[in-house]
Amino acid sequence: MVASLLIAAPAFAQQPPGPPGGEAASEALATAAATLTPQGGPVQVPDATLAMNALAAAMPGLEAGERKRARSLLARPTDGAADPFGHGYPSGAPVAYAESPHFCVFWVDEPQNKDAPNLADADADGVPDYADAILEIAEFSYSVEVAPGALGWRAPKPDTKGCGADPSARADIYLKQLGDLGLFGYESVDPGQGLERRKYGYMVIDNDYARSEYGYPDPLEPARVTFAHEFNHLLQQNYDSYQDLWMFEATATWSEEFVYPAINDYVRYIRAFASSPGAPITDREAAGGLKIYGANVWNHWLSGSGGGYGVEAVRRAWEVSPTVEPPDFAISAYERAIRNRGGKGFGREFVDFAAATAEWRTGFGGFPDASLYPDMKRKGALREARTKRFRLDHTAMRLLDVRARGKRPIKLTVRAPDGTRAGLALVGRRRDRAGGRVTGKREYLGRGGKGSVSLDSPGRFKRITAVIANADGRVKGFAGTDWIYRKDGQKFSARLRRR
Ligand SMILES: [Ca+2]
Ligand SMILES: [Ca+2]
Ligand SMILES: [Ca+2]
Ligand SMILES: [Ca+2]
Repeated sequence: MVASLLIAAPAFAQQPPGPPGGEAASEALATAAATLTPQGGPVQVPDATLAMNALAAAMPGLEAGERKRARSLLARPTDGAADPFGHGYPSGAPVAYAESPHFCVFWVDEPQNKDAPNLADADADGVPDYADAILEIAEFSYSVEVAPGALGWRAPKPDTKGCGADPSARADIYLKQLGDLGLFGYESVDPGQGLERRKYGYMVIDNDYARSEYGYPDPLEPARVTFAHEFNHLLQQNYDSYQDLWMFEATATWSEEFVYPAINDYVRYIRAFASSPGAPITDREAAGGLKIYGANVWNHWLSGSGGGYGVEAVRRAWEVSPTVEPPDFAISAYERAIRNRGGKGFGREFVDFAAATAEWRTGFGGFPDASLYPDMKRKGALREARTKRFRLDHTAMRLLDVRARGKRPIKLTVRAPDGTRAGLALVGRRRDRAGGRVTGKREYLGRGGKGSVSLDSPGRFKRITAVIANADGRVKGFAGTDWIYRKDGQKFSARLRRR
């Protein structure tokens, strides 16, 4: 039974990389198939990369018939006969391509075809202007994400298909009608690469980002950020295709800001993060599946002036991903990356991050575009001399309102279970929301237990927030499609006193 291999023994090093089997594998297939089926209605799930990635990882666990279907879902639009389920270009339609130094873009070269872009060619270079624009976006994304000096990631793994005499020389982009699938775009690995961690793949993006489908006045805006995002996925595949899906999305969405800092499309996913502080940062279901995109703020914390580790820290987490314990586990990858760059590990950093979110709109914590962020959701208030008890899952946090009044210092005392990495903070903001000065007092409890922080003259603040975090991301195994975290449902208590 393949499935039983998935309940990983404590000896993680012996665990084969990622592939789920049995039911989990069949589920990955069903999800990917549904994702590539027309839904109608507005665009909801931003990309299909998650589903495609889960499917590629599940391939070895599928039965023969299922595997055939999976292969067709993972096939490129130009693979034709290999794709009997109709996710490719329409059979018999003429397909053309154009190339740039690092990319090749394919399109259906037939005006009335639903997958065709607008074929207008104003500069008469023989390439539709939309395809010209996509190649320009692609090269620009490459110059930021791969070329040294900016993000400096490893180039995509050379593939086996595409255009020209040496198809492996360029990464491939397929223009296709995606608006009716409810998708902006996706990146997929090619099937047939076995258990290899480092994989090659391709990208599919919409044929026009028509306003009627996506709602953007300038269709090249979604094209730009979607490409920057999907290209980052392609780069991720050349580090570790078995990495956790939340880290795939939290990183790709983070990368958008470096390629196109003025577009700020990523900010709309921060609402999903801000509305769900009580859900783990790793939770693929939270906020309708959008929290993991909003978790780009975690990477911005690390790479920005808050964490202070630079953009290299995020790349480093991907670099070390295959060699951490357990392998391919996001929080271990971050743990190692933070330590490599002189920090004290994930838990401590997560507590500082949690505290910073309480007043991020002021610029506290160094998040980019912070004045555009929604406030983090508060859940209840902490009153003097009352004890609040609640549970927190791993990498979840709770923000509580505290009354800002009086001169005598207030003291927050938090008790976490012994052995659970946790932290607490009191964060006070003076003056207005956008520019007010912030004072934060934090304590990290590396072994759980009791801790306390105080704030002087609470009356000088406009708002005070108590932040309590379960910063413990350790796991005890893997089942189905996700890790089993050790410290879920942990009991916390918080008490406020005036001294
Ligand atoms: Ca042209
Ligand atoms: Ca290629
Ligand atoms: Ca379209
Ligand atoms: Ca920006």
